[in-house]
Amino acid sequence: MTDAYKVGGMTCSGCARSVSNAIVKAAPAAAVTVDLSVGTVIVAGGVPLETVRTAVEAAGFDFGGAA
Ligand SMILES: [Cu+2]
Repeated sequence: MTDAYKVGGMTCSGCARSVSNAIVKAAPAAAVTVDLSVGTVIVAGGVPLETVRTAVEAAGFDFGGAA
C-alpha cells in the first residue's frame, strides 16, 4: 500500500533525506521515496496521513496533502 503526498520546500537531496528520515522515524515500517522534480513523497507501508503530516511539518517542510 502506497500513498503519495505533495511536500513543498524540498530543493535538494539533503531535503529529500530530511523528509524521508523524519517519516521513517515516525513510522519505522515505512518505505519512503522522494521525487524532487515534482515535490512528491511516496510512502509505502500504510502510514496514516496525519503521521506523515506531523513528521513533514516537524522537519520544516510544507505538507500539501495527497498528491
Ligand atoms: Cu535541501
